Amino acid sequence: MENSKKFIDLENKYGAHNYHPLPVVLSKGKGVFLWDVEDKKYYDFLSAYSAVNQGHNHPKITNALKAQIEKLSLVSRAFHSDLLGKFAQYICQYFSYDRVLPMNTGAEGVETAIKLCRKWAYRHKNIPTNKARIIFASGNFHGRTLGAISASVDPDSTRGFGPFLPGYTVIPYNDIEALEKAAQSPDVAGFIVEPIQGEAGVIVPDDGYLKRASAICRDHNILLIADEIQTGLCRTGKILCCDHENIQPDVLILGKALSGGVYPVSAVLANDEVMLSIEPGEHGSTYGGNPLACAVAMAALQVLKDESLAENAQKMGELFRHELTQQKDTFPIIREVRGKGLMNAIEINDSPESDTAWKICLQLAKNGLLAKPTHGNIIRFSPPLIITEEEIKECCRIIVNTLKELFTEEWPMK
Ligand code: IF1
Repeated sequence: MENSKKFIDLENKYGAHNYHPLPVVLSKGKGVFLWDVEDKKYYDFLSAYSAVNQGHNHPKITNALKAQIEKLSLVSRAFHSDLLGKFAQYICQYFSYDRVLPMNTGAEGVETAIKLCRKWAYRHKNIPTNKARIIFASGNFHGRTLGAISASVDPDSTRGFGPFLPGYTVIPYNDIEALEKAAQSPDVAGFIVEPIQGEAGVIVPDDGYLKRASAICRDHNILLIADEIQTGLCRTGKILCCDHENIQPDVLILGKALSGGVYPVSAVLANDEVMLSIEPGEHGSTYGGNPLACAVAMAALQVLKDESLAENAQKMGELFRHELTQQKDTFPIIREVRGKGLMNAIEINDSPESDTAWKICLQLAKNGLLAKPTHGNIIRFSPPLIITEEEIKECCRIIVNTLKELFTEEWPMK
């Protein structure tokens, strides 16, 4: 721990205090494993918030990065490059859209989608200028930009950052009547939604919610915009979480595992009517669509298919939830085990204000498994999608043994 403390102290002394990390200092990663500076090995059950679905340092992705960096990394969009068109064709055919607008972070992808939605609304839905409204779902997390947090109802995301962007309507998540009601307004341009709410605590909506939302959007000429930055790219057991309900959103936002964790890459996909609403010079970014990002993203997407990571996520997720749900009778601390594919969470039977989940995560780290709570009493469990059945079973044993260590038969924690 002495070695870790040195690193933590330096970070605290010179870094902004905008996070509260677990006291673990990592220095190496491979596949589903991470090692700290004391060379302690961990299973990674956060996957950098689903950015390393392919596993840490996947050779096909890192080799694509190394090969491209030797040639060309960045030219800006002031000129063409030999990879952007190839990447655009590849990703559009991969997800069946006409066009892609490449950016870097997920939040930039969300901002891009909001701007596209408004542009489309003024041009194709004849909404009066500056009157377009976008519907969001309460409990959402779409990033840390002002455009994203203007939709947030989480005080930690919004307190002290106002004023916020106008033209937003927030409705309850998983409430189709609320969407139907909000969609009546003629000024509504779009509905942005996470197919499963990640930060809110892996909130899985009712079966059919997305399909009914898609129908309402179609009936009211509203763009359905899916934020699949966290749920996408095989995390929930399908290439896209929307695939579980066989719906194709009008606008698809991807990020995180689009680069397998080696480089920030995000992308917004849409068909011509929406995408061509933005004309030259109206949107972009210095690094958006750079050759290095294109090379890495194509490799990262190919790995998902080559290694059947959606199928593995489906199977391993079912096994994980089965193993842990069985423990509910033994451990009243487990309120609920939920998720889809390998996007799972355990809701702890204690108040969100308690530090029980935090203490469980500290003990899990001692036992070689890294996970982190969200919203106080919910622990997310999202390993890389390459995890094997044997590894999942070992991790379930680590979780169960950790609960045994912390909780006597009586309640509460000893
Ligand atoms: C942090 C949360 C997860 C996202 C969805 C957009 C973005 C994210 C559905 C923005 C990013 C990250 C951000 C990171 C922690 C993590 C996170 F806890 F913040 F909310 F995963 F749940 N849409 N989520 O999940 O993408 O700009 O970060 O690339 O800010 O601490 P980004």
